[in-house]
Amino acid sequence: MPSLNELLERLDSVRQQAEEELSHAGTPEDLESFRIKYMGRSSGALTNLFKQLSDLSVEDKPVFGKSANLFKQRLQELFEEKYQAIHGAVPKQGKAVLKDITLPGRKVNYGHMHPITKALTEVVSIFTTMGFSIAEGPEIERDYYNFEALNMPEEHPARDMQDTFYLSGGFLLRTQTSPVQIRIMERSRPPVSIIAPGRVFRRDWDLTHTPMFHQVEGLLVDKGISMTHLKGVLETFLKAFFGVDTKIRFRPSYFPFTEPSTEVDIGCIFCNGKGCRVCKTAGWLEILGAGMVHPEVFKRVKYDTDVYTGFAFGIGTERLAMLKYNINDLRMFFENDLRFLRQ
Ligand code: 2NM
Repeated sequence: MPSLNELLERLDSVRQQAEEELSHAGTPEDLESFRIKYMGRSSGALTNLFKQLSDLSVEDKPVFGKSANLFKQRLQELFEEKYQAIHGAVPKQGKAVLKDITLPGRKVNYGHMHPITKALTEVVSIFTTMGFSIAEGPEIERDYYNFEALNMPEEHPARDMQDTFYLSGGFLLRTQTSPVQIRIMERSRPPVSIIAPGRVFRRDWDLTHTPMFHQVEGLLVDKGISMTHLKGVLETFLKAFFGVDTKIRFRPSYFPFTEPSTEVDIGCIFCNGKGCRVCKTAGWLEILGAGMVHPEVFKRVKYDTDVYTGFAFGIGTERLAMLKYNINDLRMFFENDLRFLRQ
């Protein structure tokens, strides 16, 4: 390990050598090779001298450090002098460069919410305001909760391998969030009013389908609950989400887990019902599915169907976000293209 004196001597000889070399530099090329040799950040002579600092004792460090700093300053001054002589201007990175403090500042990039998260958060907030609680459950489900308990027995077409991601051991990726509601009903008695937001999975991938998407499903069970309550709750939600002037219509439909079942449309928010490309000239947009919970479902969770009735509904979050934020390609959500995400 070099002693303090050895290092100071080395410093001095580097200094002499540097001054000598700089005095002979006459071209921009000379100057640049000088800069790299002595002042280069990664392996210039100055950097190498500073690296020796760590080998010195605590008392010697400040002594050598002071000399090295003086040398650094001197080198910088000599270099700038020479630079001006050769180039007729001060070096760009030198201390003499003034900063224009009147320039506008650099834009800070704040992160922001993904449109799906935004839509999901808003849907959840509307329903919690109405008194619904949030329920969550596993994305990897048992066959029983995803199908059997929802009145979709063994031979039901929705169970097809074509549509569902099956795992081994009777497990699968949930195709809807209703299994969450079955689990809640299994362990609590009415009145029940919950929404189940979350990811669901189906074997689909084309222009209008992705293998993973988001849903918010709702459930309300109590004595005397009827279709009228379902209408009121869904109208309240749709007007809160799309605006008070939103037109709403209920069409009869079919789901295995509700009877009767309905699909709900809103008047096309793009053409005001006149018919356009988005609503395919229909003037209406399909928004959600709903219905009165099927007695078979209540039997599975041991709810007395003579006493209790309830309604349930399912909303696709991607579709809501596409309509509200005017996004015309579903794939945009999942490609993580920064040009899309930064909008
Ligand atoms: C929908 C449409 C209609 C639904 C049913 C249930 C449960 F668990 F209570 F039976 N949860 N969600 C339901 C009903 C979902 O999605 C289009």
